[in-house]
Amino acid sequence: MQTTQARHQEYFSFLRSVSLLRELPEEKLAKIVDCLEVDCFEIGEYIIREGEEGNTFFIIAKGEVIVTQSTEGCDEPQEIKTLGVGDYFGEKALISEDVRSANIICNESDTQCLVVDRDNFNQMVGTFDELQSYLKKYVEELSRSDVRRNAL
Ligand code: WNU
Repeated sequence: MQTTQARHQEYFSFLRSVSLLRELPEEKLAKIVDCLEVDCFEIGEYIIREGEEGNTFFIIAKGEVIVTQSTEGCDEPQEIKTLGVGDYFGEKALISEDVRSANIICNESDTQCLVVDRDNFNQMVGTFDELQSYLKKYVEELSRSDVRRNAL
């Protein structure tokens, strides 16, 4: 059996490899590891549904997801991208204080996500200015690309 300490070390070094968190001070990263939850998903499962309220941020530790979105003139939500290990999602609802703006669907069996709740996300982001401005800019860019593709 894996010890708590080994698990901590494993997630710590994984999170260090996530580009978004590379510059985060050691004690902040350690704190995130302490309050992480790990969630597993199967192919076709909705991790996030467009229009629902959301209070969590996800980092993919294993597997793959697809991002889909309802767009004008299409009956079915359109696939807009795939995300894999080290990618993250769910930041937009937290930052813009809005409902979920796209669907996130599991695309590989036994996909694992590290889940951070709103309070811990705010602590992680809010106390680190570079991260905050980076994510804010990114989220504004997402809103612009939503408009370009006529998202509903
Ligand atoms: C997109 N438009 C919208 C992605 C993940 C992280 C970053 C892109 Cl920094 P949410 C649904 C989530 C949303 C985003 C993610 O889907 N998403 C997009 C788009 O073009 N959302 N509106 N591309 S992948 C991605 C950049 O994380 O957050 O909480 O839930 O609205």
